[in-house]
Amino acid sequence: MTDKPGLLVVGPLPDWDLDALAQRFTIHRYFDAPDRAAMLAAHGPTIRAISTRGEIGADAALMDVLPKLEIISVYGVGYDLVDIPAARARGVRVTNTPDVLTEDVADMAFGLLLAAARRIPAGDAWVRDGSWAAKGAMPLATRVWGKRLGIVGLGRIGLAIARRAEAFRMPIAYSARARKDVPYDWHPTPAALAPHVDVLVVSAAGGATTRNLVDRAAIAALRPHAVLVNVSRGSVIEEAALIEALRERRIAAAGLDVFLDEPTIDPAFATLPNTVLQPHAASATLETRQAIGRLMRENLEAQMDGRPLPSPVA
Ligand code: 8YV
Repeated sequence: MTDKPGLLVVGPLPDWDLDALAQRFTIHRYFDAPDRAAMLAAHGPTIRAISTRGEIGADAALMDVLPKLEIISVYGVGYDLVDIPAARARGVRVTNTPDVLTEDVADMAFGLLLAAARRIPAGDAWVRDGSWAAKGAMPLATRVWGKRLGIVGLGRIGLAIARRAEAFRMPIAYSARARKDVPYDWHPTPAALAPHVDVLVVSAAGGATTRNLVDRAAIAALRPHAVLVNVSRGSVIEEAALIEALRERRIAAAGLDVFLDEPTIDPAFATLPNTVLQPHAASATLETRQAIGRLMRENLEAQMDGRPLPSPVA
């Protein structure tokens, strides 16, 4: 069939998604194209859809060279790197994949919290390298259950983190611009929340409005025993201030899944023994990535069929 609509695959996708998409679309693999400009020059006029990833997005310049573009379908919940005003101005729909990844991201937040506070990776190394036999017990770690939890960004993922925290019998507080209908303590900003918590978990959406939301003042307001976890976007935290605080032990530890520059993160992180690091993997389970891919494809197919989009954001 030669009349399949063109799809520009901007971010790499698993084969099961590419194979399924190939049934409906002519696929243009932008993510590993040797000459992207040539690909756009040759196929731009036939491309009606983009598939991209949360951490890659799509900018106005790309939209400009795709005159038939109708939809940008994001493989992920975060769409902070899609230029939404540019899409709206061009009548291009934008979709994401909410809900299907919520519980996995909350699991990773708790995994990082436990790993950082209980020093699980350090304990694993202690066993493997013979330190246990040679030196005896490891230095003591920090308790998690019962500690006061602050959540920056009480959306779907923040609420899933709160549900887990309830099982850990943690008093919960959150920061948000406005109070929400939840039985948790509210503070208007992360800086106001920080002095009241032992653990700060960041689960706010990325983008211009949350850039450096957890700023130097918020980090300075954390107590020295505090543990910080970030499963949202690196941009939400003032990263240089976080690195300084970790290095100077003004906070105890951090568990981080996301960074300002991914994947070439600030090398300082790898030198800090009080961090547990992950390669932006909070949604990276087989089950969830299959669900993300399915929803991303359903959005693309709905647009091509003229049906309502399952999960539009613009
Ligand atoms: C990524 C994420 O989408 O959903 C998001 O916003 O950050 C992740 O789940 C995932 O890495 C796929 O790109």
